[in-house]
Amino acid sequence: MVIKNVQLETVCGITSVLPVNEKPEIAFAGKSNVGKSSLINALMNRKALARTSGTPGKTQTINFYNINDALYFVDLPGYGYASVSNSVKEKWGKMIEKYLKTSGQLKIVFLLIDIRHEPSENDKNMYDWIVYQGFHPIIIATKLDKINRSQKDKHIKIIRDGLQVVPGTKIFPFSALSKQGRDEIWDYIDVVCQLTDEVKVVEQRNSSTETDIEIQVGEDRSNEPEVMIKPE
Ligand SMILES: Nc1nc2c(ncn2[C@@H]2O[C@H](COP(=O)(O)OP(=O)(O)O)[C@@H](O)[C@H]2O)c(=O)[nH]1
Ligand SMILES: [Mg+2]
Repeated sequence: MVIKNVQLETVCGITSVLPVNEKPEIAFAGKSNVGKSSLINALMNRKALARTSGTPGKTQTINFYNINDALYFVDLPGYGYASVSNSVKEKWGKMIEKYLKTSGQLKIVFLLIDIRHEPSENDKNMYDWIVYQGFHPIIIATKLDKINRSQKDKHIKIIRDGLQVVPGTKIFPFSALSKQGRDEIWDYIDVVCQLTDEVKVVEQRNSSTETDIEIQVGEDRSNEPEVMIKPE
């Protein structure tokens, strides 16, 4: 993808109305400080459009970045802030849930995990919860430059086993320093956005066709779990 034009188009707070976009959306979730802003900047070829910091920020928002008027990156609030009250966490859980349920354009949910560490309880809860919402999260293992190259496969396996990912789930190792993994992630985004267009055409012809590529949200939500994100 040649990045011609990117802009932060919409910033949503807890009470905001979520935008109804007509282009594909790619969402990014992960613990605060995992490297989400750095990844988004690297994918957009921008140094600092998405804010990066060594200390987790206080402002929690859902940010929609318009890429070339062709798709959106959706930066979801990071979890794992020990200092945030439970009621705030609950509100944010509801906000993310509302987004996952109502976006008609969400094609990929990337969940970011620091390649150095075994997934935390919060990471596992987030993974399971995204699956419950009807998505198969794709994992991006961040900060690849911080481990020895020979340790990469071992760490990827620890993440795969720790999250008990859906079999066949892709895990992309990535470094914001070396940009390793960037092209692979873009290739995946390109392929999925095109595939989904084809799937949509098939669905219009035969509305009962089920597909395992996308995001079928069930109707019965009576047993729905609450988002449980605990302080770390
Ligand atoms: N070495 C290294 N540091 C990274 C990488 N990605 C992010 N960081 C650092 O980790 C910290 C948090 O990154 P940030 O992108 O703000 O994380 P966010 O809170 O998930 O958005 C910052 O100090 C970044 O410079 C990476 O791939 N390699
Ligand atoms: Mg950030």
